[in-house]
Amino acid sequence: MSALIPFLLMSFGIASSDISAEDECRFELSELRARIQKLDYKFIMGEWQMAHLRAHRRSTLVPKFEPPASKNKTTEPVLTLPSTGGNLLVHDRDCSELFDRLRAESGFYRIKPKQALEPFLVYCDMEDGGGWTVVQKRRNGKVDFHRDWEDYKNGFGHFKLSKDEFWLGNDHIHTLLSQGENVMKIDLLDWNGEKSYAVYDKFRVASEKDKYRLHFGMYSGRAGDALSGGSSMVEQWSASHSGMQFSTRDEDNDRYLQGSCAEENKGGWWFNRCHAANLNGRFYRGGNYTARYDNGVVWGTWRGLWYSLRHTTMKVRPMTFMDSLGSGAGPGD
Ligand SMILES: [Ca+2]
Repeated sequence: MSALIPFLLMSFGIASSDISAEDECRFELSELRARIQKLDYKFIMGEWQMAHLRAHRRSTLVPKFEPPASKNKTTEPVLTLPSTGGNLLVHDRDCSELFDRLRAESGFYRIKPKQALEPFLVYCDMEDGGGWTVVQKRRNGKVDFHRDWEDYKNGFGHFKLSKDEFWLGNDHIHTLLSQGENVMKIDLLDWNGEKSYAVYDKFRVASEKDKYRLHFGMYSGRAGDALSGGSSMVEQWSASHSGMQFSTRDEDNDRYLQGSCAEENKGGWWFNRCHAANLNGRFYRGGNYTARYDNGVVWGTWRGLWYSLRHTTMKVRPMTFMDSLGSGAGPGD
């Protein structure tokens, strides 16, 4: 404001302070209008994002079941994978990507690893640091794990509730683990409510061409390194699962020449001559069991071969995944 203007205003009895207050007020109003416009825009964008996330969540949460076909030997419902049907929605390649993107809660989601032809349903464990794709679960003995090659290849069990038991399927496990280096964490619970766990880095499963041969790196944890067979050379010669092909009751790929480990131990697994761990064995209630063979749900280095565990979970996550709590793999469930 020039020096002349206050003089003229005073002549007409108008204080310059009134004018500057009005200017300030006008300026403030225009600022507020601009902020309202910005907030309006943010509000609309936020609503749009919410709608998009809701639509995506619905599309990834649709377990679908059909009764077993008559030729199927088992009585459990068989999981059928929903077809993509031209669905253009992007699927995460595993639960760690879903966790990174949406901080989604634990539950069933459809994922699509890079090599997979179709998306498939998995249980994502978003606790314990988050981002775990679960490949095996035992909880109550409701699902029979003594099955044929085809069932283990494609997966079986119930995929609906968090306590449901299943095997994700060797083809799915192979594609999931072929995307990079992965950690396998095995959570165990005994019948006294005590927990333990084992972690293996660089966990890999070959394709069906090599009978889903197992490879893994360093062990860490509290339950003992049962996958390596035990501490002595003799134990390892007999029971190390490292480098073993997968066997089922109708496909004997073990090193036990006198018989079939899968038949004796009542489940499909990477048997040697035969095992120090078999989480797919027969579900016995109460822990200690007696049988002709050590065929329970077994982690030999923790509770021994004649103790059948109450809960088991096998879950995988990329080695590059940054634990959201920064605590690394702990006891979990
Ligand atoms: Ca054999």
